[in-house]
Amino acid sequence: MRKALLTSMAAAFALSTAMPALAQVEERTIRISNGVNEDHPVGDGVDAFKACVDEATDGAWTVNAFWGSSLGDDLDATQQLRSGTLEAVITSTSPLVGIEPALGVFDLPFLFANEEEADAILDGEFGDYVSDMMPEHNLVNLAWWENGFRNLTNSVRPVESVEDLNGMRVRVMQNNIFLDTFETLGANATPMAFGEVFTALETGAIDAQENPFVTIDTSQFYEVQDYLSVTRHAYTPFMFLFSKPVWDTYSEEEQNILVTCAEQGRDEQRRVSRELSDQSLAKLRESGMQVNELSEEEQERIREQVAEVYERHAENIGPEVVERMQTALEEMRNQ
Ligand code: TK8
Repeated sequence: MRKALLTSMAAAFALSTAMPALAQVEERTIRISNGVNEDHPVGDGVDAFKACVDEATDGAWTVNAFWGSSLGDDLDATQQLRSGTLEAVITSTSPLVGIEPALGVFDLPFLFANEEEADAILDGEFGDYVSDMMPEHNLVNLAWWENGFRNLTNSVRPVESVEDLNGMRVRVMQNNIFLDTFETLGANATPMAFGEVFTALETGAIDAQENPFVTIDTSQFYEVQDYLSVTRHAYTPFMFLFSKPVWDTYSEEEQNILVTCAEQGRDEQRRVSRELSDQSLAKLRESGMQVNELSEEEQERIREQVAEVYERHAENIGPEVVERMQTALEEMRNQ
């Protein structure tokens, strides 16, 4: 019996290797949920992903992207992936800390100094270490894309010192570390899904929000915000998450196509994100936003004040996760 099984497996294997390369590729439809709008650099990344998939599958796969939280916000969409009712989402890590607390490590304020550090950590061992935690939650991280360094906008006053934040109603992502960071700085922080932010700013339910320049631009926050303060207080990665229940129905060859193409998309997405960042900033100025940088001294005061956030959240993130991140950063910085 056993022998018969092995023989037939061997025969099947021989057959499959003898067949053309695309034998293991079926017709597939992949829906990708996004909170941002199509003109965000994620749109360029998705185009590159599509082109790659199209070539690799000889047109057998259909990729449909949905924008502006039309399939649900980051967290909703991610839950749909976990139950296998949606294939993919490109989401910030921050709203997912309730699913995997280790993701909170990226929310620690002033963690990365620049994009090169973020790329090296995310595409290196540390990024793999975190990605490997996702299958347990019924998720597969295909690649790390870029949301980017976050800056504060508001409709009250230029934020030039910590004191300017006092009592300001700031929308934060659904994430305890961001909540704590802004409360520690004296703001009145309100967690909210991204899709609700524009209206909340427009109606004056909140005064402020924080996001990278390209998002402030492509989500038209400049229409309802007057001041932009270049705080770069955190770097948020995007994950290109795939549904594990769906992933399990894909052949190995198909799984490889997903990862390879998500990485090609990542390269294009990051390139455009960086290219567009300055253009977005210029556009925000042109649209009438008043932009200010923070003095070295104020930056230092803010850093000092939020240092305690690290202490308070290390336990929940996982001490070994925080330590691994810090070691990886130190090693990189000492090189
Ligand atoms: C878009 C979000 C957004 C994030 C936020 O889906 O919620 O502020 O920065 O860009 O992931």
